[in-house]
Amino acid sequence: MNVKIIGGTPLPNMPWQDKPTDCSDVLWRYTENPVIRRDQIPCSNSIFNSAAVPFGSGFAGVFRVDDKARNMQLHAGFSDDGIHWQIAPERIEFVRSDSSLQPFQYGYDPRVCFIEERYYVTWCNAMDWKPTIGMAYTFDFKTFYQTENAFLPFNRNGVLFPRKIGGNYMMLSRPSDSGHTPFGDIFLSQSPDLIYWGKHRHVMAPSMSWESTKIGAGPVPIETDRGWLLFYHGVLTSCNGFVYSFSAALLDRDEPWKVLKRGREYLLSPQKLYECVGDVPNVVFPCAALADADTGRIAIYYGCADTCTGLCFTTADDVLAWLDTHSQI
Ligand code: BMA
Repeated sequence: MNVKIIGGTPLPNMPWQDKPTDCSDVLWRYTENPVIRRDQIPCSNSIFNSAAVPFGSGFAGVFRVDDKARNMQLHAGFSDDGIHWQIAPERIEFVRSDSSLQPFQYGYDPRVCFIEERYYVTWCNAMDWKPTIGMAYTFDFKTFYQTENAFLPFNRNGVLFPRKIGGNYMMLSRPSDSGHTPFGDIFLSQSPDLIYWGKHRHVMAPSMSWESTKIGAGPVPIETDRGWLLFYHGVLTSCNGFVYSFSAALLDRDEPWKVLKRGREYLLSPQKLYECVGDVPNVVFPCAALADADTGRIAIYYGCADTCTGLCFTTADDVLAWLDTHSQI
């Protein structure tokens, strides 16, 4: 392994399959995809765009479950191997210590970030039915304490960094509108306390054709000795609607609004049947990544066609080597 993963832990039991010998891509899919079915729990219409993290001797997660009334809900879940999940049949009931906090109206696209002994959840939360970035923390994935929304509407894809950088916590986000948002850049905001956010910086705008409509941060960035490895989704508008793919970028370790490398092509685009057919066709949408500090193996959880959840694999060495030869900033 050339690239070193910083601050991570060894994850010998994380999901993994070796790259197929006939695969020339940087990312390869789990052969048993999807790992989470749309009807895995009684109330679910679909389970996708979800977050998993190492927890205890296994894994825990926060799952986007659209129920059969088509409400967008968040459910907690646990797994021994990161592949077979026990997802709670009931949605998360957030504890609100301050009754003036906005009540939960809906939740989607969660990310989970471990910072200083707590698992922070960020998700797209409604304030008076207007989307912005909701926040909560948990110690055990049983009780979740909701805190202040990070930003005013309209915003989506809030993704925390796992530690303070230059004295502040940092979050990527994508200011948006109230609908299906035909635009969107990734910005970075800073906070001394995970409550008040400011010192906003622009990170990147859509650039290449595959991401020409909008982009948004995906999983929590992975710290490496070369910078923060960020997987991010990009959207192309075709004559048949949006197509969601994803790629990778490398952000400066100390000033992560600075983009060091950025893939000029997608790494994964909707090509398998379960990515092309579903409630929203042609969507691959990554929300979480596991990284093994010992081997550099990376497993990415991604939503497929807004319906089910898939896994794909790569290594830190493979992605960085690809960025070295396929970058266009
Ligand atoms: C975005 C979000 C995602 C979804 C994507 C494609 O705006 O709502 O949850 O996967 O659209 O429908």
